[in-house]
Amino acid sequence: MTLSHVVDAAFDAGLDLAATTAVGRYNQAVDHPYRLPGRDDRTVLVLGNTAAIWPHIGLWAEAGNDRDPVDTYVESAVAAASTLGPAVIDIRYSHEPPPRRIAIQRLAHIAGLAWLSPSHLCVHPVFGPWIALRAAIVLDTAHSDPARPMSPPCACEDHCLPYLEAAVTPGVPENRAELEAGWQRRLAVRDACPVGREHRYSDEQIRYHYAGIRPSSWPPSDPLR
Ligand code: B12
Repeated sequence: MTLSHVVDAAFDAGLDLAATTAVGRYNQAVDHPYRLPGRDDRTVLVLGNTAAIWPHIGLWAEAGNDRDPVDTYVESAVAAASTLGPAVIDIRYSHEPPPRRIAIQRLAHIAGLAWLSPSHLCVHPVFGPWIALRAAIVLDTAHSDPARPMSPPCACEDHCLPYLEAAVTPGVPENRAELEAGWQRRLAVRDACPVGREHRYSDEQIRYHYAGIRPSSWPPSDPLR
């Protein structure tokens, strides 16, 4: 059982982005509350996804996993994949709140998975900003590869930064129209990036992630559960 078994299983489950670094390299870059457990030389595997995860989420939701289907699907797929490799020290999901929260964008940047841009979006050299970062698995195996610093795949000041300003300037939305305009402005930041435009999420996936609008093929969420 090796790291590549974990990566392959995650890939098959739609978590198609993976990279590793040493725990110490990440821990040096973040404040104490965001640090990972494990010795500095242990391996941390960061997993993410492109639009490839969406069909898996659809099947999961349609099978009756109606509450937070993205988060519960990711937890299930990552937990299953993690059993196929070296002993696990910890698994942290990007959706976990403090005190278990990690700065997963910085982790992805340090591991060489994607570049953390000034617009607060990680940009992958192929998929651009059309990626999500889902989990970090700390494994009890040594990491000896050299650091892989990322170089910027785009120039944000010419593209996304003006849109970021437009997205963050308005205050808290006070009605439905402002709410709708708010998510369209946040989407405009991502759409402004010239990298990976052909890998943009489907409209259905975008509506779910930005506005919480569930696809019509999913069963309605049960508010009592
Ligand atoms: C909290 C959070 C938010 C908050 C940010 C509030 C704040 N400034 O703290 C809100 C709700 C605004 C938000 C919005 C969005 N987010 Co967000 N968010 C997170 C989350 C859960 C934690 C961030 C954090 O506290 N990190 C810990 C700190 C110590 O690390 P840090 O490097 O200093 O983190 C900073 C940045 O992450 C930044 N940040 C994160 N999102 C945003 C959004 C805006 C507008 C700004 C100005 C800053 C910002 O704020 C953090 C603290 O300063 C991360 C997942 C994670 N675990 O990191 C996702 C995450 C960063 N978000 C993500 C996304 C996609 C978004 C949205 C596009 C999606 C949406 N549904 O609207 C928007 C807009 C982002 C944009 N740049 O345009 C993705 C980014 C993927 C990528 N390609 O990089 C992540 C990684 C989640 C995921 N599953 O992939 N987010």
